[in-house]
Amino acid sequence: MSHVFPPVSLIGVPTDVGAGHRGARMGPEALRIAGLQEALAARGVDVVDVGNVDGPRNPWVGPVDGYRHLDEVVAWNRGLMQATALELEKGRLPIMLGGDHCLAMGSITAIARHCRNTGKKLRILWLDAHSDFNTSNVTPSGNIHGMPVACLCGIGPQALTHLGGDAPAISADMVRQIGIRSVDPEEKRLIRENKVEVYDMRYIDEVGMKRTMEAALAGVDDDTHLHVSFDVDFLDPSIAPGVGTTVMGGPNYREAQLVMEMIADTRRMGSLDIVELNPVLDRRNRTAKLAVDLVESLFGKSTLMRD
Ligand code: HAR
Ligand code: MN
Ligand code: MN
Ligand code: MN
Repeated sequence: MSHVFPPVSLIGVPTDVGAGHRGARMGPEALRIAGLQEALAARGVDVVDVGNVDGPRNPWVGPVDGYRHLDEVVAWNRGLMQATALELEKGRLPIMLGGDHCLAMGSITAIARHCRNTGKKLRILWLDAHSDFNTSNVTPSGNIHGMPVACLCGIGPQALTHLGGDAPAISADMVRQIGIRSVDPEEKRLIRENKVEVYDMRYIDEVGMKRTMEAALAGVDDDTHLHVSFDVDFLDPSIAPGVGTTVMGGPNYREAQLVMEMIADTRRMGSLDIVELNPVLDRRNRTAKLAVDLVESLFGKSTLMRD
């Protein structure tokens, strides 16, 4: 008998105000058209699509004081934080359909508070080519999607570090980063200073994905809420071209499936971000379809006979 998953709510977050390319605002529709809701329903999951969070348009102007579109990023994240909290309070598992990765500040701020209120331990798996630990002083771009982990850990502008009232929303020891292969020089220093646990591609090459995931999931138990922040640029660009910031040398199809299957095996996933999908850069929606395929594995669909 396969595991019964909690009821799921899909929350669209159609924005690219945090990114350096426009188009991720179309990600939620691409995921819907790729059949995300139908695929989960076919697995027996109770899934509703609550529609899109609303927010300001993308002004498409340059950075001010090291931040591009800060007011707009704050507004989108306030809206998403509320929408996420509402679904968690109903006992549902929210899936954020991004949208660029700045949205993880809103989702994770709400999730961290939910964990404090319910006495759960939070573990965040950050699947990404990038560490997203920049600050306004060291960012090469001003793009806030390169900063959400730092902001969540209390390093960043007050408006983002205090989204939920208190700062920091999380501590760095809750985070495990997997698939990392592009970190800016000063960002690297910050990652070390804050002791973020990073399983970069060199580590994965040397020890393999199975042992990497065992390490990243070590200590997860019945009292853990597992949040998966899945930046689609985690995947090798040869299988996932539809993202704004491709970096060569990412996990291949089977490695990515194994990641998702091992997360499913824990039965502790309580929330999920799917971010950075950019349909403008995709080919025939293949990256969106791949994302749906991988999410099915997060919900227990195994290619092997293990159900
Ligand atoms: N590190 C670079 C910067 O901060 C690129 C960040 C790209 N970010 C994402 N999210 N796609 O992971 O500008
Ligand atoms: Mn809960
Ligand atoms: Mn990212
Ligand atoms: Mn990335």
